Amino acid sequence: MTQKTALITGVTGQDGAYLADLLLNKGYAVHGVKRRSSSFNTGRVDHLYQDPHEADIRFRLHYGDMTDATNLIRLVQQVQPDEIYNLAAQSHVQVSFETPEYTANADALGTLRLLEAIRILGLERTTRFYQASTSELFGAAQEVPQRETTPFAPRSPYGAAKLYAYWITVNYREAYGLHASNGILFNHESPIRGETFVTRKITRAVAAITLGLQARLYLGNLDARRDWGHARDYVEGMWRIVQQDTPDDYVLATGESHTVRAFVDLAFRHVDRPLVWRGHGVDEVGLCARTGAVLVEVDPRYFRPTEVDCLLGDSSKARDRLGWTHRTGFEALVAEMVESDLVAVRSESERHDREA
Ligand code: NDP
Ligand code: GDR
Repeated sequence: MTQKTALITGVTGQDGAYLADLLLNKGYAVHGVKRRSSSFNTGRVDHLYQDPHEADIRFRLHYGDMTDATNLIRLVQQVQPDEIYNLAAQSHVQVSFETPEYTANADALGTLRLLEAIRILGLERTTRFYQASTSELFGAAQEVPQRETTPFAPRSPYGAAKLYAYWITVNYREAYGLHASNGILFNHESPIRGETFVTRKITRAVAAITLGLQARLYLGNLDARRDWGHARDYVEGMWRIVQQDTPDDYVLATGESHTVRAFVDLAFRHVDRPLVWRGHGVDEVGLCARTGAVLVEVDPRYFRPTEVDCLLGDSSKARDRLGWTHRTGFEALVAEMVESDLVAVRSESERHDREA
């Protein structure tokens, strides 16, 4: 069998790293797009790095940016990929309220630029395309659980930009016959999740508080409900979507929804630390000092102008057609993230002490 070649945008992100690993294990040649940065930004894929002087290099990184059409066209021309996974995005919902235009440029127009690159280069019949769509498309949708047929109602500049990307992917499939598919993925996390997303913020706080490096935890909306799975399972789903004879759109989710509060509870239970939730009228600070409990406080700075209250996915289509289902449940996910951060935060702190 001839070796397949994949191009991954956003390879330095959480999903990019898991997907690159998966495809390399399947024998692919993998090309990733990384952004120029003044500091190192390849930490998640450094373990995949191969000396370019060696023979049989299967993992290569290229500079690029979703806002730079000529760069994307040149990369697609050079790599001639069998499969493109478009994972690059300004992916933080709250940040999208601060940078709405940039988010639209990278997430919406960036997707269009890649699709156009395929068309301009005449690769419509040879290059398959995967778009990283999101449960944020459902936003304020009334239907629970959300599935492929649930009407979209995004609640953020990020959601609105991803809505364009979703539909332009569908349009290029219908108009030009591209093998282009959307994975509508619900939240998925891991030990390498970005540190400003709520799950990783919590698990890092558990580690820092356990090691005596942090005193309390400030969060925003504790009542938001999310359907949280493991990124490792979800990149397997992406790959399966692209392998189908017919391109289509699929929801990937666990079918379980939990509040942010429940995530906090479970994470601290893992290290046997009791919690006190600020705002119940007692002397919470004194109570924590006396009992060793951890204070969790709501900081309205983390509230969003418009919030997505409840996400719960129904991935029966993916189960029936792709044979995909999640493997890692909520408790195992939280445990893995807490354990990993206990190790990571301890080693960061030791390094800091050595360098001080
Ligand atoms: P991350 O934020 O971890 O990674 C995003 C990646 O995109 C990073 O490699 C980042 O580079 C890159 N990137 C950002 N802007 C640009 C740009 N202008 N040009 C080129 N690259 C850029 O996201 P995830 O890995 O969690 O998510 C992957 C994709 O899936 C995203 O599109 C996200 O919106 C979507 N998604 C994620 C879900 C989740 O729960 N994780 C759920 C549903 C969809 P750098 O490292 O330099 O910042
Ligand atoms: P989300 O993830 O917005 O669902 O987008 P995030 O972890 O940022 O927020 C989840 C929920 O937690 C609430 N929350 C907080 N969020 C953050 N970041 N920080 C806090 O302190 C905090 N306190 C409470 C939020 O209000 C929200 O309700 C993620 C991203 O990966 C997107 O790219 C992806 O498309 C969707 O998941 C599916």
